[in-house]
Amino acid sequence: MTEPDCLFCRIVAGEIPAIVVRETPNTMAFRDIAPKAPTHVLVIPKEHYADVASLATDDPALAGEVLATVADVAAAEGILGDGFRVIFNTGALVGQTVFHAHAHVLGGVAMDGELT
Ligand code: D5M
Repeated sequence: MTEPDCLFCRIVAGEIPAIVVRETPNTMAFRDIAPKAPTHVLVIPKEHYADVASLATDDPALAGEVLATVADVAAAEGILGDGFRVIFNTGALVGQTVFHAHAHVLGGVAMDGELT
């Protein structure tokens, strides 16, 4: 299922350019357009789900594939050993702006344990 007006569905369709770093049959990883860390990659399911909660509820196997791609991206980016952060903003209240489920994979710099 795709949403014609969804930015990330349009990236999956090749209608909007992105720097794709990894692709599997059901997932895609591309660099964030406004990176917040030396490594800042977004990992998405190709199928449209508004957020990670609906993804995990409706297709837990696909949610697992997204996490497997997160780990593969971290390894490929060389941040698996030093550590990295994974964020799924879920809902406008906490800053979700693109309503297609996505994991932010952030690394390459020291971060403290504060979550905000
Ligand atoms: O994160 C949405 C993220 O999507 C935000 O960090 C910017 C990024 N973004 C927006 N447009 C693009 C394009 N065209 N390519 C790559 N990255 C993009 P959220 O968690 O919803 O706030």
